[in-house]
Amino acid sequence: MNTLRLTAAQAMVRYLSAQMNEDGERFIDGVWAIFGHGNVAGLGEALEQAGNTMPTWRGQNEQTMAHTAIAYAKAKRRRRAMAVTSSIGPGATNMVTAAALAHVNRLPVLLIPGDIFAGRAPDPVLQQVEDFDDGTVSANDCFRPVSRYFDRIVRPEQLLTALPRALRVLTDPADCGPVTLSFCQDTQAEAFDYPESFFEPKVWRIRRPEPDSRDVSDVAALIEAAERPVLVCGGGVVYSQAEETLADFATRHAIPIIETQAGKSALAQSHPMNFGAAGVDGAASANELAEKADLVIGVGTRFQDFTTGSWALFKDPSRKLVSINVQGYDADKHSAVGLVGDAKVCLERLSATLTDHRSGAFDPQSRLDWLAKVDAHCCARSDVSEDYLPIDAEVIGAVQRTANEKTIAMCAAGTMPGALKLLWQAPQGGYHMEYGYSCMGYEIAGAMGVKLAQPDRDVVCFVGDGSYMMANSELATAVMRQVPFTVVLTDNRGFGCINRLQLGTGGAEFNNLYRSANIEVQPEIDFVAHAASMGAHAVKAEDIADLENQILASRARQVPTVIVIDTDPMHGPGEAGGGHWWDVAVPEVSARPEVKEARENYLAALKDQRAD
Ligand SMILES: Cc1ncc(C[n+]2csc(CCOP(=O)(O)OP(=O)(O)O)c2C)c(N)n1
Ligand SMILES: [Mg+2]
Repeated sequence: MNTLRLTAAQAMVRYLSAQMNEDGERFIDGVWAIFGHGNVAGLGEALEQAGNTMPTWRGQNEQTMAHTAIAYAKAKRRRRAMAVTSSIGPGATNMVTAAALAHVNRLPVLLIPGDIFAGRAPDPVLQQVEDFDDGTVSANDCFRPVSRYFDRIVRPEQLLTALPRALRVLTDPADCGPVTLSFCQDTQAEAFDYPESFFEPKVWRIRRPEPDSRDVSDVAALIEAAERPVLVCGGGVVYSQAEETLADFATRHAIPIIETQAGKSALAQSHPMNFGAAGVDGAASANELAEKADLVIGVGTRFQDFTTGSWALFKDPSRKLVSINVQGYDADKHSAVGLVGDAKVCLERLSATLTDHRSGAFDPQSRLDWLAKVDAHCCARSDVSEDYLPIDAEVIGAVQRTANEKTIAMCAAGTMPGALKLLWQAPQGGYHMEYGYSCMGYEIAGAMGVKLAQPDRDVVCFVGDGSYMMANSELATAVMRQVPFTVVLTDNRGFGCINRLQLGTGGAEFNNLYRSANIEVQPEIDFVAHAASMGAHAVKAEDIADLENQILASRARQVPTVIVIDTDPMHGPGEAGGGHWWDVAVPEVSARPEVKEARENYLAALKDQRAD
């Protein structure tokens, strides 16, 4: 057997360089890295030597570098991913939130935190968390519950099994998620005679599992028997590249489609079978269908509470649930009749069984009525006073008017995810929402990831002042790497959506907007100066018309543009209509009469919630 004598770190980089996707590209595009003593000598040396065979990029924060990597994988529809390496201790635990984000959203990312010495001689090393009664614990054990595959590399030869397992998880449609290879510092530097064959190029095909034909028959029978079926389009449709298949299925069998956050834009909003997003922040046209449906057919959806109205939305007493999902865990949720398999294949098999069956009990006009309402609601308000502040819907309207087939609206947390789900009329593939973890601070780093994945499209990143304050520093990285995108920063001086939720649950305004926070001076944060200091093109939009012009102007730049606009914190997207109840537990006892009233409303609403 021919062998190569390499350090474990060199072997890891060499192996990763040879793992390909079906398009003939490296599956791992490159490695985001912040070095410390836990990875600089071992992995750092290996990456430097690898050069362009495995590019290394320097970011500003381990969490946000990972956000960029995850957004990239999402925008690549899981066909390509990135790795992120950190030192031990704080660099590593900075990535735990990002790991959870990828875990919830079922997105591939390879995390390589350095770990303490396998040999333990220098214990406790700088930044080592010491467990008094468990010698195997390190800070990196925090990754276990938020990794789809976690491994600790304490001997160089372990890579021979660990790396193929890692690639399998990253490329498996059902198990896909974050992989953490916790890499002990001394092991990274240790040499081993690796078989040369280990480094031969390998293509990782994204498999399309076939459903069980008996399940296909059962689901087809349910569809044939249903009078008011509805299809719920989830993110799995996008990852299966089943967009056209779903559109054809819906048209052929006359079953309307409603969307989830992750499934939105699988079909353009203009598609006649797309009735809009369903749920808490759902369109009236979608929620009407959902409430009356006697058969709900999920396609690639986790049925998150925002989609199901905390399971009070799909409330027809005769309602049955079908879940088409590549992951059995999702397919069998909530007593659904599960169809386990690839979304595209499942829809094709179902369609072949249904032949020319058509359901057809829906009103095609309802989506047009809803879209007209959206247009009206997103108009810039006229006849307003001097001190008028635009609402978020007007901001969305401005972006909408500048949008074309190339536009991707992206966001993660705050008011905008709900508002965009409700109001954004996406072209196909024109919506990137991280709403599995809804992580503040994903937005700017994520925008860079989306643009790196889809350089031909125009990325508009919606970010609230709160999310911007939480994580913005990858803006500097985007400037350095010349990755342009447009940031629309809505400054409503605090956590607007949570403030409204607080009021809505009977609470007093408290600790969300700066005006009701326990501070001595009201802040006057100059976001324009802040973004400009990192090299972004930054401007303040004076009004909605100015915002529109600034968005158009931003397209010509090679660096990100940050457009700041002052907005009113008190208006939520629900004012457009649509929407549904959401389960947020209200205190059972309180001195506040408002809470008591909210509690009564809460108990009344709970009656619609289904536990089955
Ligand atoms: C990391 C993280 N912390 C806390 C939350 C809870 N949370 C959701 S939205 C929000 C406020 C967002 O404020 P901002 O970005 O200004 O958006 P706005 O609602 O004001 O438009 C908070 C605190 C979260 N989603 N993520
Ligand atoms: Mg805000």
